[in-house]
Amino acid sequence: MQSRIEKVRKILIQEKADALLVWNGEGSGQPATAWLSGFSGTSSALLFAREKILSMGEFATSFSRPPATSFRKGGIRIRAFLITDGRYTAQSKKEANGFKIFITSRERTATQILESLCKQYHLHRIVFDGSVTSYSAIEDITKAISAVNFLSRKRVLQELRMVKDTEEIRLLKKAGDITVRAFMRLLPELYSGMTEKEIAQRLEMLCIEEGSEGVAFPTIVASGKNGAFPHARVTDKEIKNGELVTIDFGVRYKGYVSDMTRTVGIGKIGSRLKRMYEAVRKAQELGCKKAKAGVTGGKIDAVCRNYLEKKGFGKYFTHSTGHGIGIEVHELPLVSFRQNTKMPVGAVITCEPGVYIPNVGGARIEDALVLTKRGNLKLTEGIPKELIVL
Ligand SMILES: [Mn+2]
Repeated sequence: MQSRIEKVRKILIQEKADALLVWNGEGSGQPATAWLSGFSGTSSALLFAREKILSMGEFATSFSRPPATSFRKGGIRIRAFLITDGRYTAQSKKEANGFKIFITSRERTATQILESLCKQYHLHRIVFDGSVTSYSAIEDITKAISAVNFLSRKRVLQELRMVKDTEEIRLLKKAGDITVRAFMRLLPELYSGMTEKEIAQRLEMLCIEEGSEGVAFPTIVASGKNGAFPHARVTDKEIKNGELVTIDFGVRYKGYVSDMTRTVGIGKIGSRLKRMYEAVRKAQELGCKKAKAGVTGGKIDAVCRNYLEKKGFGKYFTHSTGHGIGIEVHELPLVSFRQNTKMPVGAVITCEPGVYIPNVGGARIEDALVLTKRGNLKLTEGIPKELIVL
């Protein structure tokens, strides 16, 4: 937790801000809240306030007691506060170590508590993540606390999480291993006549047997013409001989997720579909080879896109090549067209080019990779890439 607070400290210095506010409500802000504090409740506010450390002399004459909730380094002390409601009194104490906890009541709303903290700690400039906190939440807060300047720093909370530490990578690898094991067990069970829904259900069951704590996102099983929709919903359609089946799924493991896609063939596959699959396979291989720290997301995207264009499938590759993953399925960095920031060591990205031909079908292959100085480490390893035909 200390290293995470350290990242917050850097943001405050960089933004010349007095505090960082993480608003968690209505399904938004929870992942960042859990990552920064350990608190898993669905409604809260975190405030990380910057405070100059007093010298011992100043301290002796000040009336405040030494704070229990502080993280100090480099002359700047960060005080961490968590505001939540009565449902979470015991849970917040247990989970959010090092945070001073406030419980809201009818007499004292979260906004009022926030206001008094702003006054007490002389907070005038507070940063929040505009891509996470809703406009209406900020509107309410700014109306009530007019003396404070609230500034949106888009994606700041995801930036904090972009570089994964060793423990995070260990958990992501575990999630990846579960994914691979479940998929390998599924393969021999697939047969022509099974429906997409049946496949998804069975796969999710196998994931749970292998250690998954739940799906990371709704499982995609898209067969035949349905494969032309990159984010197809599972249907009651039966898989048939001669079809490609795209399976995109992920598990949750101790707060971290996996995301993997494979495309397999049923029965005898025609030459056009085979060519399409082979182009995707090669594009994905080239993308994975290119992926390492110091390379931009745009570069990896270009490698995959250029190859598919060369093979005549360019216009059928209709999404970006990949995205970061971690505690959420879509995190930074983005692996897409025009992303020209160099990716750091420890970023975890997916590489997932695909081809989708309307009324024909589609293919996608996806692996998650941890970027290193020299290359990358695959989180989903051990499944042959040549077209598996069942
Ligand atoms: Mn993905």
